[in-house]
Amino acid sequence: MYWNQARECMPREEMQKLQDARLIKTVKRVYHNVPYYREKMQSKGIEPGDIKGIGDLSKLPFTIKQDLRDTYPYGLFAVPLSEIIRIHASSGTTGKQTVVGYTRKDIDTWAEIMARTLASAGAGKESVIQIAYGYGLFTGGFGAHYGAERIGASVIPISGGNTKRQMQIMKDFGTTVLACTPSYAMYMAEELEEAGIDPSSLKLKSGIFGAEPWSVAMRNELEKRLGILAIDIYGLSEVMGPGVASECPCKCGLHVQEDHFIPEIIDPETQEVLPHGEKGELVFTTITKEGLPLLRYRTRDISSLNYEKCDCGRTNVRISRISGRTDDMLIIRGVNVFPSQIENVLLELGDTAPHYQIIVNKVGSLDVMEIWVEMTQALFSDEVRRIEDLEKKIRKEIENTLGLSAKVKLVEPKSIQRSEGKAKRVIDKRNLDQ
Ligand code: DLL
Repeated sequence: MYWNQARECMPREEMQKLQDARLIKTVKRVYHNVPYYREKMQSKGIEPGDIKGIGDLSKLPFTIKQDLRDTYPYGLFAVPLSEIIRIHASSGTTGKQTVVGYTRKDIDTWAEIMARTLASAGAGKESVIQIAYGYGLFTGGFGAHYGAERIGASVIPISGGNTKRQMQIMKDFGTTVLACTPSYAMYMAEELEEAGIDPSSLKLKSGIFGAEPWSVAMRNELEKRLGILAIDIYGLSEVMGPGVASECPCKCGLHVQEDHFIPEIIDPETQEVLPHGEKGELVFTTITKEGLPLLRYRTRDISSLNYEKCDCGRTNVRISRISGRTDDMLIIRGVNVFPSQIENVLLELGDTAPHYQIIVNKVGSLDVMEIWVEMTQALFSDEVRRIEDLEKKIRKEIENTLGLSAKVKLVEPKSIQRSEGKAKRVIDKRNLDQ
């Protein structure tokens, strides 16, 4: 289902023209309104007149999270504060918070792209959407909320947490769409099972899951357990929030809302733009934002671009499922490892519960990775030998897949902390003692 067919299925040439015009306007806007960008452009020896279209994108400077921190809180805003009607911020666990501001038009754009996202996941006027992303400075709750209102659905703004109440409401209010992080959805699936509520007795049809990396195996598990279609949605607060890109029911990449954001893939080391199809760091230039327009924002997320037409009829470029972040990548004894690879191995084997944690430590000068996985209740009550055999089996599979040995420890059911928002899968103790 399209929300805005003209934009979602626009012929490439037309899309490019639209992007050219919008990019030119954005570059002028930041040059004239944001001293920080003016200086960056001047130091590269470029003026707005040098940018004639998206072919000139690579002439523009990159923006990184540190730039937002250096200009904290409002230094990159391109409008006076009186024009800003909403402020969100990142949780800021490391360093200063990142503050983002929206004009009325930006909020309108955000509702539009989230409406497209929800419609492509099959939601509409008849849907009852339970929004269990956090409401607050995090963009998840409000982003999904405005999109859901735009499509005319019945919105339940429950926010994250209070899982028992979530289930009660899901059942009593007839929720058809659940919006939350995949790790929270898994927690809810588990709690439903425990409460003896059969998901097929609910009205739930689809889940709009994102805000954290999750594997295909995790999607399969969620779809099976909840009996739903699970759709991957992507976004980041700096660029807008949820809705920057999202899957259609083909589940073969996430369509970027290209009339608002231009994606590029670069080599994170050399910063060179990579050819279509190659994996690298995802970069976005916003081309309609008024409050906080960003030139070539480096997301640190790893993906690739696919410009082929999708079976759903949308022509918008697709990004591949985010496999991790450059700063989430663990380097263990020289081998690059993403938590999502480990998740895939564990869930594909399927002999354990889908809850795990990765602990990395240093013993002497050697990196040691330990993977804790929860046993299912049945396994927990089984013989010790069977548990040891399974530990061996997982260890072998991890070694085959990653080319890296890891300690595997099967732990008691429910002993790994559940997440109501973004899950913390990795505890890296290597830097703590330095
Ligand atoms: O997480 C916005 C969002 C809310 C997206 C709800 C989807 C649903 P931030 O808190 O700024 O914004 O975090 C952005 O989260 O750079 C990715 O690393 C990660 N991320 C977001 N969506 C996905 C996804 C929101 N679908 C950061 N798959 C991004 C993998 C994701 N990672």
